[in-house]
Amino acid sequence: MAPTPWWKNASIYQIYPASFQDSNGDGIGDLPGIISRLDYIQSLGVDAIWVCPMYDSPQYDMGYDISDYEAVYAPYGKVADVEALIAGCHARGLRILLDLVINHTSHEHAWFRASRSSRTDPKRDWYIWRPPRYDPATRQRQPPNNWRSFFGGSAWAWDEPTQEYYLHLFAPQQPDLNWENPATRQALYASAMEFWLQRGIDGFRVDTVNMYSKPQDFPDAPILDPSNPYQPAASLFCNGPRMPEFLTEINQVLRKYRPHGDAITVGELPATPDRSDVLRYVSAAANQLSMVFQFDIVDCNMGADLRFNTVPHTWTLSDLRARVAATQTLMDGSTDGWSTAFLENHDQARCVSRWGSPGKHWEKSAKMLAMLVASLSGTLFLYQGQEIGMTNAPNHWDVGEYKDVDSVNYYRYVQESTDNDPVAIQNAKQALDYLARDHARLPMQWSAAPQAGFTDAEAKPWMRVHDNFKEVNVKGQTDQEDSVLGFWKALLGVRKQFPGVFAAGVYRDVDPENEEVLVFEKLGRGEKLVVTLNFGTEVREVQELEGLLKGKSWRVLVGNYEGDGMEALRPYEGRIYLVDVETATVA
Ligand code: TEU
Ligand code: CA
Repeated sequence: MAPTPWWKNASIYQIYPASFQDSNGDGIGDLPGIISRLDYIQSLGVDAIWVCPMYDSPQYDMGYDISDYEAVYAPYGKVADVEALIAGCHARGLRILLDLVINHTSHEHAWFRASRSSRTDPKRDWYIWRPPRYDPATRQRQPPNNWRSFFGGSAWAWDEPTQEYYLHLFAPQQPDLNWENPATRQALYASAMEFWLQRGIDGFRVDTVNMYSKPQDFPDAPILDPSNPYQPAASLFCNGPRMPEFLTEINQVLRKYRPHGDAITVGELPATPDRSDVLRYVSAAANQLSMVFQFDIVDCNMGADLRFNTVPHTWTLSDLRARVAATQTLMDGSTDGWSTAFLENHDQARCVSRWGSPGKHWEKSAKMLAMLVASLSGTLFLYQGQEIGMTNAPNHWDVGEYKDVDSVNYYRYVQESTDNDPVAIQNAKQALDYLARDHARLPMQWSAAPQAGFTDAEAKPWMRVHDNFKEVNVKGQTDQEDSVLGFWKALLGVRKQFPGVFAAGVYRDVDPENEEVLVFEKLGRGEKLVVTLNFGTEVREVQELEGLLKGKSWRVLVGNYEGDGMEALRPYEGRIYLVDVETATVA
């Protein structure tokens, strides 16, 4: 049997540079700040870090709008700082992934400046330009199709000097590259990938990995939202026909530097709910991506075509568990695929505020959710601050504290489209309080010192520090043994100790109808896990427990309460049992 590749049993810590650690008092996190925290990261017991975009950028979308792949955003540092970060990781036995954002560039990238300079520029075809349509009745100029941008409005922007539209699936400052042009692809690989592979990175988290191959007739999307002239179109521009070809090319670039395949790709896979579609990306035989981020779990309780079009806190446990099970089937032993386990990232609200209880039961629910994600198969991703149970920004904060382009555009859209209807505006604020991307972007809470130790006491951080930093911070939790932080370290430890059941076991949902307690098994060879998680404040008996624990012996590996391991689950109590079973349970 081939040895398990390093990344399958790995836990990977995600860093958002702007909000992690400021080293020079300008209120913006930076690379020297990250380097100064590498010992802390190592102490967690993770195997690698993923650093969100640190490239040069005008920051319309926090660095996902790159103006130069080979330069670093000046407030974060220089290329030499990234080199020092790579060396610092490797010296500690940590690997490092960078973010690969190649569906689009910034409108300030030299390629786009050239492309928009004239219709005959050699780089015109590096982006997606189309002539207008005209409304037959009014003769008004209109975008080439009805696609809606992820951040609202048309996905096409009019360029007055050259009298054409260009496509931007995200902000107008993020023009989409034309992947149909081979010269564009070669330039991208050289600049965005090879420049950094030469510096020794261990792989990429690949942004919007399924959007490069667009249908070249750019058809209108079906009208799902008649109140809006622009329609969600992800089903049309995701997972296009040439994706396999493009990903094969990307792999060839990786292999050039890492012939043994130990440099990895983690693709972000939005709008792809079908298992068979996911499998085409992550099947080992297909050789496309090492693994993907599926959206099933984090999309829970979001509006179907608009994230904020939702009623907060109306999810059910049966819905959540179905989403968990859906991602886990990728690793049910019947496929050669691999995936990831995560509850948070820089685009998501905090998990305690979504599925736990940030108030009285904060600590228990943070630990219970940690048990959930740490028990799932796939490569585990942990987002900065999740390990100390950071929560969403307080509801009483003014809407002006929301800085993200997605949040700002949505709020303005509601104001304008409802003529400032107070009820609609209140609902919009509640939706932001619940699901905005900003919640993940609040400064990391290092200590009870002013500004949570993120920046100097007198400095003004780019985002406001959470009110709860004196109760929730790294320093306090390091000193306290039974903290959320200590709990996470223990979990990462047992996950390493029993990789066969934790990272690669076969998931089985025991009671899919149960709306209070999530009970599942993870079957490995000769051993299994039984996981029981109480998602509510009532004391709950787990009827099936005795049957599930049948075997040679069992013990509670991890739990967030004291006890002998058989009692009913108390509020937000969770337990992970390790059961030694007679025979191999995997067929
Ligand atoms: O996200 C792509 C994506 O499809 C979404 O999760 C997106 O954040 C959401 O739909 C907005 O409501 C990636 C990055 O993770 C994100 O931060 C970037 O904004 C986006 O790509 C554009 O590069
Ligand atoms: Ca700084």
